[in-house]
Amino acid sequence: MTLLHGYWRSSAAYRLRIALNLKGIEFDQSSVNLKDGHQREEAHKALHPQGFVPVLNIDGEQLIQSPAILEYLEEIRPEPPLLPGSAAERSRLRAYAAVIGCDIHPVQNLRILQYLRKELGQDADGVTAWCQRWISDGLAALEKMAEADNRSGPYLWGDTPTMADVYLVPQLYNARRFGVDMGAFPRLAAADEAARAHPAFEDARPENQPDAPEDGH
Ligand SMILES: N[C@@H](CCC(=O)N[C@@H](CS)C(=O)NCC(=O)O)C(=O)O
Repeated sequence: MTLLHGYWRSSAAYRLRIALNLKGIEFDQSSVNLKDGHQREEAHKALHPQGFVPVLNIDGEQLIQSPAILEYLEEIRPEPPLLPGSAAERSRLRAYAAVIGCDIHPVQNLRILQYLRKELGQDADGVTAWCQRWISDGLAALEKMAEADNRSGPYLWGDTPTMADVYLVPQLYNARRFGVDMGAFPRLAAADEAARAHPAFEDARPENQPDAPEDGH
C-alpha cells in the first residue's frame, strides 16, 4: 500500500499528490494536522526527523523530502515523464522546481511564519508583507525564465504537464492565499490555469482532500 502522510494545505504534499495522480499510482492518505502542531509530536518525528510533511510509504520504503520523492517516482514510474527531453531540458525543468522548492517555499513555511509572529513580534500585516515579498521575487524570476524559454503551452513547458507544473500549481495556490498580485505573471497564471483543469491536478487540490475543513481554513 502506498501511504502519503500529508496535510491538505501543505504545498510539498500537494506536489506529491499531483505527481502520484499523474503517474497513476494509487495512494491512501494519513493527515498530520500542522495547524495543531502534530508534526512536532514524537510519533511523527519517528517518521520524519525534521518534523515535516510529506512522508511517503511506498514499495516498503519510507521516503521524506518532496524533491527526493518526486525523483524516486520518476525513476520507478517513468511514464508519463515529468522530466522529458534532453539533459539540458531536464536541467531547466529542475531549475523551475528549485526556484520554488529551494528559494520560495522554504521562507513562507508555517514554522517560519510562526517565528516571525511569536519571536520577532510581527503582526498579521508584517507576516503577509514578508510572504508577498519573497513569493513575488521568486515568481518574477520564474516569469522571466518562462518568457526566455517561450514554450508553446498550455502547460509551463509544453503540451504535457511536467515537474515545473507539479511545483508551480501548489506555489500559486500559496501566492493567492497570501494575496500576491498575479497580474505581473501572465505566463505563470496561464500555465497554472491550464494545469488546474487537468484531473490529476484537480483531484490533488487542497480543498478536495479528506482532511480539508469545510470552511476552507
Ligand atoms: N523541503 C521539504 C519541505 C517540507 C515542509 O516544509 N513541509 C511543511 C508543509 S508544506 C511542513 O511540514 N511544515 C511544518 C512546520 O513548519 O511546522 C520538502 O519538500 O519535503
